[in-house]
Amino acid sequence: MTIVVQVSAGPGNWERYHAPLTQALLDVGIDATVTQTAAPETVDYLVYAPSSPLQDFTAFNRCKAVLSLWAGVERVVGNPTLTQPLCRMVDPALTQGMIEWVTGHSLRHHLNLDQYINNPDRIWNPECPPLASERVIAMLGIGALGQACAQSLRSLGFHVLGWSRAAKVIDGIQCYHGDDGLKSVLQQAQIVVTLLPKTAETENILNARALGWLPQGAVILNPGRGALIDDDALLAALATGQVAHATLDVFRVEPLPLDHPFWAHPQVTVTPHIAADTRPATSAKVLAENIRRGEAHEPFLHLVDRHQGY
Ligand code: NDP
Ligand code: OXD
Repeated sequence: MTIVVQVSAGPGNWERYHAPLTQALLDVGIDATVTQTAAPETVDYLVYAPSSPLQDFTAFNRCKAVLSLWAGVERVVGNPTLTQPLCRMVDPALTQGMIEWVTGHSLRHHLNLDQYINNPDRIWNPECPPLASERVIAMLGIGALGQACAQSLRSLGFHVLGWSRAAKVIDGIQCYHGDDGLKSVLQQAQIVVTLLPKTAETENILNARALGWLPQGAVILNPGRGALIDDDALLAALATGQVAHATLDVFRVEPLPLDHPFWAHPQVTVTPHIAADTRPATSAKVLAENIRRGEAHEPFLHLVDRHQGY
């Protein structure tokens, strides 16, 4: 039987996903019509991003799963009309992009590259930077992305601490969890990377109190979600030097409003939510595998826990 897969994923994604998804479904032996529009009651799977106009899932009464193109699901997980299983995106290329962003920005600060790139006074300072093994990096969130980034930083020799909700054991990473764990991790961290989802528990996790636990001169990298950080508390911590620099990819409002103080701040680097993107060639295979699983009555991959919100 032919199943119906509707792509409702915002501008440009139909063109990007139609061919790779059709091919990936064929590759896993699924006979499907991949479409932009179908009568809702005929749709078996929705490939979805919240930038789509589709916000009411009520009429999709036959849909077996909503498959998010985004890793972060905070804009859809609480939708009261969504009763279908929701799967988030875990895409090897997205993960690789995040590894590259996190590693690159960590190395910028670890090696103090700005000192040499912007040196108008031609200062000859022959002081070598420390080795990676002398640098503590804290990864807040050690899920699909945080763990891959932590392992990559570890492979460069960094001393990596990880923090999660549940206790974890990961080779080479010193793992912490819970409120006490957060304090211990932040007290040791010279560079903090936030790869947490936005949930009721994680919103403003880096508030004035938590930022106060950091050693003087710590660096923050936030490719997670803007709401993880209390903006005013961060600006205050930058003013006192508690935080030496913040490199931010995600913001409470995107695009970051032109009058936001982050744009002009000398100790803030803004990247425009480009840390990592879901790529059609690889993510289509993940979508197809989940559809295959749905059809075979096997458990879905990357199922969102609606109660936890991620
Ligand atoms: P995962 O769900 O795989 O991992 C989330 C991690 O956060 C887990 O380790 C989880 O803990 C931890 N966590 C969640 N809640 C808490 C809490 N209350 N206290 C402590 N730890 C908590 O997500 P991903 O790694 O795939 O993605 C992380 C986030 O990255 C996404 O939600 C999204 O916001 C962001 N992102 C940003 C992109 C960008 O381009 N800037 C691109 C893609 C994603 P546990 O392991 O115990 O469950
Ligand atoms: C995502 C993102 O969640 O791009 O996938 O931020």
